[in-house]
Amino acid sequence: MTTAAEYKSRVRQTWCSGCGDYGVLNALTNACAALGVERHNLVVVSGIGCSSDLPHFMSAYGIHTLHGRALPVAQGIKMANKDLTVVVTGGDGDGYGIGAGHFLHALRRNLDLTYIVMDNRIYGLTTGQASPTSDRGHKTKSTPAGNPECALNPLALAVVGGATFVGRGFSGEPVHLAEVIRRGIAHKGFSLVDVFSPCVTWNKINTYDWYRPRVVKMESEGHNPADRDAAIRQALREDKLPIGVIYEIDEPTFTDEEPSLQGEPLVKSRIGLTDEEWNKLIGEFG
Ligand SMILES: Cc1ncc(C[n+]2csc(CCOP(=O)(O)OP(=O)(O)O)c2C)c(N)n1
Ligand code: SF4
Ligand SMILES: [Mg+2]
Repeated sequence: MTTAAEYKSRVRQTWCSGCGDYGVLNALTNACAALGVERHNLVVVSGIGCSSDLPHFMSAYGIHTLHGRALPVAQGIKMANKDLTVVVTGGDGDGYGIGAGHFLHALRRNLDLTYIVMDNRIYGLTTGQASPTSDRGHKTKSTPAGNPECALNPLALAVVGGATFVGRGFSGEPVHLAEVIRRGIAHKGFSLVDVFSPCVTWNKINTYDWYRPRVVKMESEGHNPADRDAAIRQALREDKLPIGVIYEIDEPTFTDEEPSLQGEPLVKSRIGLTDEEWNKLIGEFG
């Protein structure tokens, strides 16, 4: 059995002291340990941003891709080898800004991936510009007079966009967050786990203390995640910020439906070649 600590690499973690992303790394490793995911079957894929450094800190396969492009790479990995557990990690700018087009189509494609977005409502790595989840009026480096745009609502977008699992956690609630991530990974299909993960350096508004009185756990509200209308109502709430599993339904995944993905994983398929032809082909990549 692999312990949570063993899912961490020896690479020095470079996030600022107090960054919410530490809580996400801890929660993810705890969730992997609870599920018994084998490290040689785990791939963590990210884009670019402070949050996207996460795969370096995991002892598993990992790819640090381009800004906004983690989902296409992760989808390719899953299609090539459907036996792998694929976790995608990144930030609000990465996933809901430059990567928003990929996000929308990943929702409706329903490949079995878990997408963890460390949402700090700011561009952290590039030192504090407004992101798609920054509130209207938020003064940042790029919006000194206050953000003129309204914030994108990732949960509502995910539910109406076709996600089969939509959850949210908070780095300040690590045990609860690990359980939401565990359920997201266990879910068969596309899972969004949006995480309130404060940037302690560049976002002085949406701090741990700002979130604490605002978050409300879905378990304490008697929320039924199978009820789509109730999920949309929760996602659109303005009085509180829901955390927990907002929505979960059972639908066939892309892998279940796509004829070319039936049978053994594509990486193990010999596509009709003889042993000799196969070895020659593989040798070209040696
Ligand atoms: C194509 C491209 N455009 C812009 C950038 C610059 N850039 C790097 S990270 C980033 C935003 C990071 O914000 P977010 O995704 O929210 O991650 P965080 O650092 O907040 O965790 C930007 C704009 C880039 N690397 N590549
Ligand atoms: S700049 Fe913000 S998001 Fe980046 S490591 Fe520091 S606290 Fe975390
Ligand atoms: Mg961010």
